[in-house]
Amino acid sequence: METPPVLVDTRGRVGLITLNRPRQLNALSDALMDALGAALLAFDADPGIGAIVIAGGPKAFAAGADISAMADWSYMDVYQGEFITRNWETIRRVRKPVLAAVAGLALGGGCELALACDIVVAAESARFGLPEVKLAMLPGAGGTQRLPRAIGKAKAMDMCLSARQLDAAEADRWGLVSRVVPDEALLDATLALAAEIAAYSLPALMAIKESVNRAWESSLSEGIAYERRALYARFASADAHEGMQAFLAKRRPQFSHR
Ligand code: DAK
Repeated sequence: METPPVLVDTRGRVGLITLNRPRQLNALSDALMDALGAALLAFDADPGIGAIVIAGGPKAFAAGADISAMADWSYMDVYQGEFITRNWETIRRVRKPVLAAVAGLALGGGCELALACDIVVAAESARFGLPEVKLAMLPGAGGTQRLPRAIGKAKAMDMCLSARQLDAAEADRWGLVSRVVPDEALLDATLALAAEIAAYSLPALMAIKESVNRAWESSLSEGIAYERRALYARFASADAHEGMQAFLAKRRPQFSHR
C-alpha cells in the first residue's frame, strides 16, 4: 500500500495534519500539497473543529518544494498547470486558525508554508531558510512577500539573497515565530495551544483572523474601518453576549459557536 503523504487525526476540537514524507524530509510534492489542501478544507468545513495544527517530523518540518519533480518542468508546465496557485494557496482559504509545529528544517517552500500559518510554534531545533537562490530559483510561494511583512525588508533581503538560515532563537527575536519550546514538548505544546484557542467562540476566532490578516493587506485607516465593522458584527453573535454575561455572573462561558 502507498504511504499517504499526510496523516490526519483529530484531538477534541483540534484537527492535526502531519506531513508524512520523512525520507524526503517532507519535500512538498504536488501529491502532498493536494492532500494537505484537502485535509485543511475538510477541517475548515467540520463544525466540530476550532483550530488546525500542521506538524512535520523531528528532523524536518519540510525541506521545500520537491526538487526532483521540478527539475525538468518547463515554463509552460508551471504556467498552464498553475504551479503553487493551484494547490499551495489553499491554505489562504482556511478561515479557522492554523498553527504550525516546526522542528528541524523549514526550508524554501517549508518556510513559506510556516509563514502562511497563523501561529508558528518552533522547537529549539527549528531552522528557517529560503535557499532557492542556491538553485537559481526564487522563493515563489509567498516568501518574498510574507517574509518582509513578517520580519522587515533588511532581514528578509538577507535571508532571500544569501540563503542565511535562522535558528529558533533568531526567528523568535525577529518575529518569524510565535513561541519557542523544547523539542520534546513541541507537539504537546502546540496541541495544547490549539485546544485553548479552539475552546473560544469559533466565529470570534474567524473574525479576529480576518481582521489581523487585513492589517497585512490594507492601509491603517482601511484596516481600522474593517476591524470596527467586525467588532460591530460581534454584537450579532450569541457567544459575545454569553461571554459578557458569563463574565458578569463570574461563571465560565458556554459557547455555542454561533
Ligand atoms: N526536494 C526533493 N528531495 C529532497 C529535498 C527537496 N527539497 N530536500 C531533501 N530531499 C531528499 C534528498 O534528495 C535525499 O533523498 P535521497 O538522496 O535519500 O533519495 C533525502 O531527502 C535526504 O536529504 P539529504 O541526504 O540531502 O539530507 P541532509 O541532512 O544531508 O541535508 C538538506 C538536508 C535539507 C540541507 C538538503 O537535503 C537540502 O539542501 N535540500 C534542499 C533544500 C532546498 O533547496 N529547499 C528549497 C527547495 S526550492 C516556484 C515557486 C516556489 C518554489 C519554486 C518555484 N515557481 C512558482 C516556479 C519553491 C522552491 C523551493 O522550495
